Amino acid sequence: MFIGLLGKANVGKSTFFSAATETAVPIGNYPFTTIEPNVGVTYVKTKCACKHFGISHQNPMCLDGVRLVPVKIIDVAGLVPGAHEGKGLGNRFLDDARQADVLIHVVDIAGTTDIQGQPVPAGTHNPLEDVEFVENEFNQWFKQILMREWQKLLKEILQKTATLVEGITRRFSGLGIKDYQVSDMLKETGLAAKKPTEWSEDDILQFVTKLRKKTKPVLIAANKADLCKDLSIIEKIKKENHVVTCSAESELLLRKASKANLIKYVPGDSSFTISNESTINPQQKQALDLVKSVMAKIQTTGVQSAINYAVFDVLKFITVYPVEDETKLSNKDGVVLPDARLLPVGSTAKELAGTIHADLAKGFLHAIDAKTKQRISGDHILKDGDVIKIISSMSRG
Ligand SMILES: Nc1nc2c(ncn2[C@@H]2O[C@H](COP(=O)(O)OP(=O)(O)OP(=O)(O)O)[C@@H](O)[C@H]2O)c(=O)[nH]1
Ligand SMILES: [Mg+2]
Repeated sequence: MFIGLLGKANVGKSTFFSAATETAVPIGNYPFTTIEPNVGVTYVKTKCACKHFGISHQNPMCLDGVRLVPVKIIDVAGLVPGAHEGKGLGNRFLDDARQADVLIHVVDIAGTTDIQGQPVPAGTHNPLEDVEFVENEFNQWFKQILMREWQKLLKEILQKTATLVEGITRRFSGLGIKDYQVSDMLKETGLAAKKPTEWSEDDILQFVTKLRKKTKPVLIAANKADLCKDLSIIEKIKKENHVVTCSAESELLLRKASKANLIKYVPGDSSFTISNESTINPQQKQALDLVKSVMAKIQTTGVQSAINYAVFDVLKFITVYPVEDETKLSNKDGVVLPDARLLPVGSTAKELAGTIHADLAKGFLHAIDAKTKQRISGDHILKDGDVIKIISSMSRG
């Protein structure tokens, strides 16, 4: 499970990353602050299975029944129009995000940066242009991957050393794209029936655009909402995209203040409380008051919602809890609900075993659903919140 941050230069990707991972990275109000990618860990928030059983347990990942599940996140350099032709830093760095399962496209919704990412007065740039060009650059990146090997691919098909599906899948294997996805898309676009030698450049673009949308879904984080004078623009973007309203800078401030014990704040909440009024200086009070007014405008800062939305709504992942003792809901050491795993919807009990250890899946005999105490088979489809014990003839490791 891997989230990639994508977007124009200077829109707040690194601010979002820094807030989400609570790590300090360079942030600056000019384009191309980030060149080398930042990789870190953030958390999705979900209801812990302990709630179902009505138990309480000591686990730093469970806060009063709210479970935190780690997710890898990567922040890369920004894009400008023509990146695929080498403008700005080019689009090679998209390679850094190639393994992402889902992308959060950070947009400067307040229009405080021009198309090149240079600061401009709020509201003077139309963010819809950014949504469009970034999507186009993303598609062009896919197109180039296929185009640069197209003649070679045609030769392989001619010499029967590869089928069209095999040839395309190989070019996209670095992006984690599977042969069934390529095959489905060839059928969906009708291109399965057209000889590859007769594909036009437009056919290739149409094919990769659809393949990209399917395999690298995008959620838009409408960032800098605190500076946005007219949030109705978000409704326009919502017509064709998943969108979460966001103020990464507010979230960053809240996380820092919370770490310094100045406030009590749970990421994703719509409010915070000041721990001790007498310990904060007037400057800190002013900054916190500003964040309070932002929250009154957009409810939550949107950073946690965007991460949750990307994983649970866009990707439709579920959370499953593997245990070694289904009566105590624990591992061998007695730790209750020690592990939570994010799996694609439709995952089976055997696939869960495979995520723990290949040997557990190899020797898979059956599993036990700790909620119903029933025995389930390897092809049993898991549900969100399931607590599962795997019985295998081979132990892990
Ligand atoms: N008001 C406001 N400013 C923000 C917000 N998020 C980021 N910024 C500011 O926007 C500027 C750019 O932030 P970065 O996080 O460096 O942007 P980036 O997209 O990583 O930029 P590059 O790495 O250069 O592509 C900084 O001055 C941030 O403080 C926000 O939600 N609200
Ligand atoms: Mg950056």
